[in-house]
Amino acid sequence: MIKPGERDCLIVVDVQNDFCPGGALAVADGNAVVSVINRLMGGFAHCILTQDWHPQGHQSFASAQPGSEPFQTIKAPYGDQTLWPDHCVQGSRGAEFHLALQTDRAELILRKGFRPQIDSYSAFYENDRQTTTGLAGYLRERNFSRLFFAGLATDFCVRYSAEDARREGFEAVVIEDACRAIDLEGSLVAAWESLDVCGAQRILSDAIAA
Ligand code: VGL
Ligand code: ZN
Repeated sequence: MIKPGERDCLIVVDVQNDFCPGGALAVADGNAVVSVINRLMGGFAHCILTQDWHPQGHQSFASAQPGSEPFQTIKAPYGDQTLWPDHCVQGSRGAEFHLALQTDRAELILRKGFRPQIDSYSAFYENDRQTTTGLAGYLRERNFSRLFFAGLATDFCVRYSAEDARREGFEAVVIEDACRAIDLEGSLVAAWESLDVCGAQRILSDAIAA
């Protein structure tokens, strides 16, 4: 049983309407994470939320790339970039947190993906893998050492956030049943393999004391 302490922080990734059923980039069963996460929050002294937050016409939107379709991969100046349906547009209903998600105890809400020409899956580094969001510095100043990840989607924003947490020297723990995946062309299997290689742990939510 894990009893989260003062140096542990729960990072809730992108639990927003557009990633839930009925949303623009719906993750199957995405809303199922909400009750698990609300319960988890009770066990953590510290919690932060991330929010995917794109300007209209964002470079990662297929609608912004003439002749392309959602879920296609293009070459961005910084490398391969998957194109998505328009989602999580700043100020839209789709960008809001799921209505049932408890947000009151979040100590920070980190927005990402707001630069028009760079996507950001990770809460630490944008997709060019160089532009930082400032989160590592914040977490270090708060003296956190172990980060627990939950939210959407397992194989994109949760994966890259947990991997970058390792890269920044934090312990990283992914709470599997508090996440759901997009699973695009084997991306979920690839995500768990890669998380394992970088030393992220994988647990179920019942391993955390309430
Ligand atoms: C995400 C694709 C595009 C995510 C965000 O939260 O996993 N995926 N933007
Ligand atoms: Zn996005």
